[in-house]
Amino acid sequence: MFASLSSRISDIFEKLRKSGILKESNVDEALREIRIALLEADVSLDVARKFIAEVREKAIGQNVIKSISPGQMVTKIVHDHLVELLGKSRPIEINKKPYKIMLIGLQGAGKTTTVGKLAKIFSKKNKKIVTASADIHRPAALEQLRVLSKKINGTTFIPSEAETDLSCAQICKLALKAIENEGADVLIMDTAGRLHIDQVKMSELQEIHKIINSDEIILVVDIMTGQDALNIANKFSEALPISGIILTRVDGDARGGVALSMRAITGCEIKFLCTGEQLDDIEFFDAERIASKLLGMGDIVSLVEKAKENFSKEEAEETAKKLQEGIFTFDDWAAQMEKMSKLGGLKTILEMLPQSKQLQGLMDAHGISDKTVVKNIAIVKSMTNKEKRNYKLLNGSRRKRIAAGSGTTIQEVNKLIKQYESALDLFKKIRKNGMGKMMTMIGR
Ligand SMILES: Nc1nc2c(ncn2[C@@H]2O[C@H](COP(=O)(O)OP(=O)(O)O)[C@@H](O)[C@H]2O)c(=O)[nH]1
Ligand SMILES: [Mg+2]
Repeated sequence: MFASLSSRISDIFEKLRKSGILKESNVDEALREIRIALLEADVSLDVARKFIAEVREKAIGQNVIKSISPGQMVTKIVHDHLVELLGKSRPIEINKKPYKIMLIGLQGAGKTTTVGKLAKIFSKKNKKIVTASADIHRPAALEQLRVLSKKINGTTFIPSEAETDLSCAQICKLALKAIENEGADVLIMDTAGRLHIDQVKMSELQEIHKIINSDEIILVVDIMTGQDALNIANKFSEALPISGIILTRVDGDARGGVALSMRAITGCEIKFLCTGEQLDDIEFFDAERIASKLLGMGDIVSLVEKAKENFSKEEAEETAKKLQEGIFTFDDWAAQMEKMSKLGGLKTILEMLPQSKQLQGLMDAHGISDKTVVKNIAIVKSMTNKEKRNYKLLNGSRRKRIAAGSGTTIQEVNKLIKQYESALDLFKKIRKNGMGKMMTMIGR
């Protein structure tokens, strides 16, 4: 997400942080570059201009020139401003029963898919859900949500297959009745869109809103529509009291600026970002996290979440224990390396870490890559169990056998053993510094 904008901005800041003493001209140059980067990412002109002016005022006012690490200070100012620009959002809270949500947006924006995604989120919280489709003009759209709803626990879809040729008003009334019958906690109402904003039947949407008396009206916007998205949002919000926005197709190669301008221009909270076609491809819109990512400060939260999915708590605790007791074998090491590849390989992990660029350089310099990881795993697999537990057994002839068995060279085997030795050494040193604790934390 926001890959190119993020890499541009982090480049600018890396340069800024490197320049030891910061002059006003450095700040100005960096801000000018940020402004261009924002505009190229489709951030609207007014928003970009205002953003830069505010940051500049604050940065200069703070007397950054005399500060100890001025680059970091400017980073912090920009970070805080980005968070403000993106806007803090509250999650959709089911704070009354029944809680009625209505989704609106253009045709193809991703409304129906998003109804399914939201239903799944609530279903995981053991809520009873009614989904309903008022997209009466397209029978296929109705069928689409019926199929989706069947996949989600505790979800009833309205209208039933027997009920055909209904008006929007009739569907709304059936939905309200279903909530009562099922004792449902949430209603999620899907509506009809049109290809162009001027064709949207606002009166139909207003009628639905009135009948179901919705607690929340969520506008679904495809981020790929670029600057047009802002116009679309404005038109919808003139007709209906929108309570939040969900941006879809954030997984595509759109330039992402829409996400940055949306809050400032519409004043509406962005609730979620959708990142794919599957039901789980949705994430809460977290301004802090996005700002950190844009500034190249890494996306530690995502990394920890990803790690959580791949490492069980027990495994992490066991590893931590082994590290503490200094009995971390080659086998354990190979298992760890395999987990890393499961996380999406070194590159994915690096992208999420702070200073990922420098780390990448470091790894390149030491010849560490996904390829070497695969080779290393092969080497370990060619060892006997005894050898894995006691690497000191690995004399010349054993190393030769292992190289042949794993399709590598003696040099590569030697290198791995050396790395293992220095890793053991490192583990000994950091054992007291809470590494074990960190591993346990990731597993939680
Ligand atoms: N890549 C991607 N595709 C999406 C996303 N959300 C929806 N889609 C796809 O976009 C198309 C239109 O979605 P749909 O929910 O039917 O839109 P609607 O007309 O607003 O109800 C479908 O093919 C979806 O699978 C998303 O976040 N990312
Ligand atoms: Mg639809």
